[in-house]
Parts: sequence; structure tokens; C-alpha cells
Amino acid sequence: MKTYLVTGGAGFIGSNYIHYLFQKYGDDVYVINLDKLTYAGNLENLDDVATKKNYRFVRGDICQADVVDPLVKEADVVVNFAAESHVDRSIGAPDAFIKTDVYGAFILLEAARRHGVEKFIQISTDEVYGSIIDGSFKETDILEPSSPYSASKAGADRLAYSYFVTYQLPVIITRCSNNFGPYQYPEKLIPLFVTNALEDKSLPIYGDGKNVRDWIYVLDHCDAVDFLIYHGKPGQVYNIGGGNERTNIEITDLILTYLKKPHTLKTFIQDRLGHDRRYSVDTAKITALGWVPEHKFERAMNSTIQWYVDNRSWWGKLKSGEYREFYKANYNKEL
Ligand code: NAD
Ligand code: TDX
Repeated sequence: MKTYLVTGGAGFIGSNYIHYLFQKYGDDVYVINLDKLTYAGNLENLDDVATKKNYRFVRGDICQADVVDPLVKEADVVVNFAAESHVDRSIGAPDAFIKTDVYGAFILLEAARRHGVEKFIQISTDEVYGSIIDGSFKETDILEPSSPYSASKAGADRLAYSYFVTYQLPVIITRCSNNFGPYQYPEKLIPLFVTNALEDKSLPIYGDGKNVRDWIYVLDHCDAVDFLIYHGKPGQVYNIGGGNERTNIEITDLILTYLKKPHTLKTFIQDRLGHDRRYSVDTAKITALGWVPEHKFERAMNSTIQWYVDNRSWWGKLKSGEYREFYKANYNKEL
């Protein structure tokens, strides 16, 4: 039985990953979830696993060595999801991005170097490459991140690599494209637009709306990460993608059509600063190992939109600001 230290496990992808692990391994896994519970961390995402004997939640900051050290010591595998993750926030206030995404990764890597681990997975992102108009980025292409968020992620990505080269730490770096699915904080494109549409609010499209993202269902990302723990080669970078490139306008139309809401809700607003035009990754390297995404885009999108329809109480609190009070009452903790 392996012990996984999952950082950022109360966030969108991390909580889906913890669900994925219990679904796949049942009682034959031990999961420690280390999460600071920033605005993006939500223990409600994990209500169904909270009392499991083979699960433990630790509220803490990956930047704090004394918190991180004993947990890494206990772990066979570290999967570092913890990060400040929203590009728009990084434009307004980059500080926390540099701290968590770069320094936090450093603290985790140092602990892993001290104690040794079987695998250290650094969750990076396709955004580290920057924008591409034609073709797709390979793992060997240069990194040209455009936002403080992606630059921080690129810093951690290369720092992790340096721990493989210098200290032979068995690091694997993943660069995944845009995820969608349940439990995504409603500031990101898809949950923001679905929930705005449900509230008959306008959908704010940046610029001309023709920016392209490659969308992957979150459980396919989780599956790829776990696949790489067992089949990936230490010191290597792996792109992960869904192969579903869509413009933001296409995504918006799909949401409005599914929800039977008027397309007049689309509102074009001022562009994001430094807005990357297109992301696209070449996934031949992970495909050659035998991994492919399972979920079909249209079906997974429809079920995701329906999840937000069915779980209004989950996102309603986050959008209303009553969340802090709710959280304190239910979890007896301040956010
Ligand atoms: P998220 O913002 O939903 O979750 C981040 C989690 O990290 C939250 O639970 C938060 O409380 C926690 N956290 C933040 N700072 C912390 C700290 N200092 N110590 C401990 N925990 C802390 O993010 P997400 O969308 O789930 O992304 C997870 C990871 O995947 C990030 O590293 C992100 O860069 C990467 N990624 C995301 C996507 C995407 O489309 N969302 C795509 C590729 C890569
Ligand atoms: O209100 C909006 N209007 C809009 O037009 C928002 C929030 C977004 N957008 C556009 C910007 C992007 O072109 O939609 C696209 C997607 O935006 P986000 O959901 O903010 O995602 P993105 O900036 O592409 O970054 C995401 O994918 C890579 C994640 O947030 C990152 O954590 C991940 O690394």
C-alpha cells in the first residue's frame, strides 16, 4: 500500500484526484491531503471521504518547512497540485503566486531530497510554453510564459527538473491543458459562465473571444498523472492534453445552448493583459507510453454543465460571499 501526499487536495483538480485514488485503489492506498485552504480550497469537495480511515486532512502551507517535512517523510509519492492558479489574479497581485508556486515547490522538493520518495510529481501546466499560433508544443520546446502565474509555474517546473539532475530525485513534470469538471472554482471560464447563465447574468468574454484552449476532462488529467507515477520515467516532462481545441466563443455557445439561455447574454469586454492566443500541446510522448484520454468532449461538457445545475448550493455560497460564515459554522475554522 502506498502513501500519497497530495498537496492542494481541497482544490479543483486535487479533490478530483483524491476521489479518483479512492475509486481506483479503495482501501489499498493512504492519502494525506495538505492544503492551506485559501479561497480556492474547499473541504466540502471531500465531504464523502472525510471520515475514511485511510485519509487524513492537514491544514497547512507548503511554504512552511516544519509542516511539510514530517508529511513528506511519511509519503511514498508526492503529487504537488498546490498553487495559486488563476491567471487574472496573478495579473493584479502576483505576490502569492511567487510564494506558493515557486517557493512552496522548493520547500517540498527539499523535504523530498532529505527523506527520499519513490516519485515526486510536479503538476506544471501547458501555459509555461506561452502562446502558439500554428502547430503544437513538444516537451523539448522552449518556455516563454506570459503571465506571472505561468512564469511562476515555469520556475517550479525547472526547479523540479534541477532536483532530478543534481540530486537524482525521481521527479516527473506534467504539463496539462485546460481542465473542466465538477468542483472548479467559479472564477474560471466554464464554471463562471455556466453559473452566470443560470443566474441570467452576462457572460464576460475577453477581447474578440477567439482565443483557443485545449480542454480536458479533469478525471482524464487525474488518470494521466497516476499513470505517469507508474509508467513515467524520472527526470522527464510529459504533456497531457484532451485534443479538444475550442475558441472561447465556441465554449460559450455550447453552454448557452445546453442551458437554453439567450445568446444575447454574451458580452465582449476588455481583453486580459498579455492574453495568450492559443495553447496546444503535442501529446505523442505520453501516448507512446500507452495513455489516451477516455472521456468524449461533448458528453463530459454536458455532464459538467449539468453538475453545476444540480449543485447550486455548492457554487451559490462561493459566489455570494456567505461562504465564510458557512465554512466557519460547518468546519469550525476561519478561512
Ligand atoms: P485550485 O486553485 O482550484 O486549487 C489550488 C489548491 O491549492 C487550493 O485547494 C488551495 O487552497 C491550495 N493552496 C494554495 N496555496 C497553498 C499553499 N501555499 N499551501 C497549501 N495549499 C495551497 O487549482 P486547480 O485548478 O485545481 O489546479 C491545481 C494544479 O494544477 C495547479 O498547480 C495548477 O497550476 C495546475 N494546472 C491546472 C490546470 C487547470 O486547468 N485548472 C491545468 C494545468 C495545470
Ligand atoms: O471571464 C472570463 N472571460 C474570458 O473570456 C474568464 C475567467 C476567462 N476568459 C477566457 C480567458 C482564456 O482565454 O477564457 C479562457 C480560459 O480562461 P481561464 O478559465 O481563466 O483559464 P486559463 O487562463 O486558460 O488558465 C487555465 O488553464 C491552465 C487555468 O486557470 C490554469 O491554472 C491552468 O494552468
